[in-house]
Amino acid sequence: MKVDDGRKLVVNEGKTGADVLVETLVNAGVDTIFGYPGGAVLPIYDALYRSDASFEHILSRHEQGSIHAAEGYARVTGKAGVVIGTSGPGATNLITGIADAMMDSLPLVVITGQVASRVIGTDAFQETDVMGLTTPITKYNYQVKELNELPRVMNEAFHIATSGRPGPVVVDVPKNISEEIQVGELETDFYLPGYQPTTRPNPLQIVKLSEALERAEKPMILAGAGVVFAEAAEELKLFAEKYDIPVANTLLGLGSFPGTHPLSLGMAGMHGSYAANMAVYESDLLINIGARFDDRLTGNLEHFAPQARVAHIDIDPAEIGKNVETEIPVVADAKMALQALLERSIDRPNHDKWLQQLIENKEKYPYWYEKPASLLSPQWVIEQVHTLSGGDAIVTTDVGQHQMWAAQYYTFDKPNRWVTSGGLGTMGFGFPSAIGAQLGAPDDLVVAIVGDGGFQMTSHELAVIKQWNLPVKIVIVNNEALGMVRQWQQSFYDERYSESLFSSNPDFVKLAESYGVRGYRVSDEDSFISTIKEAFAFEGPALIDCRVVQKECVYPMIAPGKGIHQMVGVSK
Ligand SMILES: Cc1ncc(C[n+]2csc(CCOP(=O)(O)OP(=O)(O)O)c2C)c(N)n1
Ligand SMILES: [Mg+2]
Repeated sequence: MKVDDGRKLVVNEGKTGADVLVETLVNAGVDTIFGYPGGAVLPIYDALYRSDASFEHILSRHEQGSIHAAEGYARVTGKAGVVIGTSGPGATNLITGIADAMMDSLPLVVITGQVASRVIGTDAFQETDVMGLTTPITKYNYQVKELNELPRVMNEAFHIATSGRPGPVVVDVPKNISEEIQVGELETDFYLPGYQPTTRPNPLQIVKLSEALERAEKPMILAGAGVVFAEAAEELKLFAEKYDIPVANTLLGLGSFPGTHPLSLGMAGMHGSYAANMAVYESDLLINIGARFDDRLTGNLEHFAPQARVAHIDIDPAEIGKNVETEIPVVADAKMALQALLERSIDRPNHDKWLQQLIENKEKYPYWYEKPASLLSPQWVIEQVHTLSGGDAIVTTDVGQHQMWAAQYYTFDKPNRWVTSGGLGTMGFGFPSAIGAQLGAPDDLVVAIVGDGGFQMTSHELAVIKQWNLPVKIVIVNNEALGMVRQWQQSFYDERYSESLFSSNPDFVKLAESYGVRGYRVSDEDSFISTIKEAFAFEGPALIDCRVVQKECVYPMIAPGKGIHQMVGVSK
């Protein structure tokens, strides 16, 4: 079977629809598939078994593991993550990951098996309405109606997932179509007249932005994940340096601008730095590049950037003006917009005073913590992971306090090295996403920084790192609590710790060992350092259970309902 002239798929006699599907994956350049078999995808798994394609199939131990791994893979490679799941419970187990990818704009092609076409709608065994379930949480979804359209649909799926603002695309394939024997030519070409993402900026808008910069005394940039997706980190750096504009990052935008750069203000938002948030509050020109003004970033909108003219560069026009009134919209790919801005010569007024003020804030109000009398400090743990990995690891996280500390204390200097669930805030994401990240970047050190709560949601994927001998290092920030919930109960619910303290955590070391994975437990600084060094030097997977103090809180913080300038816990 081969594609001739890129338009028709020539299928030899005896090939099934499933063979055709596998061939479309080969043609799309797929090297890794994440999945889990079942009745409705048996023909597809049979085709994978018979195929001589060179890609690997990674069998997770729960479909949620497959899809988060695909997300981690997509995040570090920029390529589409490919997932296969069966109908019914297979598909519903994928739902959280699909929603997660939608919120964080990750390109996925998710292939779900479906019951045979003739029984769709009869509550057949393992039937679920995948189209109905996934319509609000996908960039696009398809149910294949006939074999002839399968290659075209798959081509479109890859195109839609990876172009414009990336996102997940579901392709629901009824079993009869995978089983059907096809002879002859199939349509592969596609035409999507209603889908033409704008990538080139409107020159007039670039002029407006330049003019705004010429008048601004307190300009700043807010850089989001869109900069990473557009591979525009270099252009962002050139632009910020050319005009001395300070840069704050969103949670997902960390790494799009070097965290150690003198113009970096660090992260803005609920647990961002005082310097970044005050810059937003006082700025007179806020240039948002590829961020979506999420509510955890803005705090109370009434107090968000009250003095600023807002410019917003985004490839998705639906984001512009959604949460924050925008004076200068630029619908474009971030790289192209920055290139257009770099081509202009802008005569900006002197804003040294502004820069001086921000640098002072940065120096005066850094992130801070106090060491506990016993056990480890969670912030110190992250700082050490940063130091001992040379600041160059790919870091994945789960969701909770450890995630925020990782964002604060692991300073990212490069893009595509930070993998976290931002929009959906999905516990259980951290460890499986590290599996996908490691497969996408086999030569890099991948560290999964996870909470003791979140890790227990997907710890079964230990079987996968053992099976493939993936050298992922799992650092459990173990506070024997659902720490972020505990923190909110401490601060806003009079210390009523309802269901947030664990009294029966497993022995994580034994758990790792039961899968054949090395496990360590550390509770003091010296053994932490020597253990991490040993684990990082070891060529296989390892888990380190770090016993940290329980009653620690993430600071500084913008409390719910408060404005970006009303941070608490800014200093000791
Ligand atoms: C699937 C899911 N369920 C519930 C939550 C709500 N939640 C947010 S943080 C958190 C606590 C996480 O605990 P842990 O993984 O131990 O991390 P820690 O905050 O202690 O660092 C919970 C329950 C969530 N984000 N995701
Ligand atoms: Mg915890």
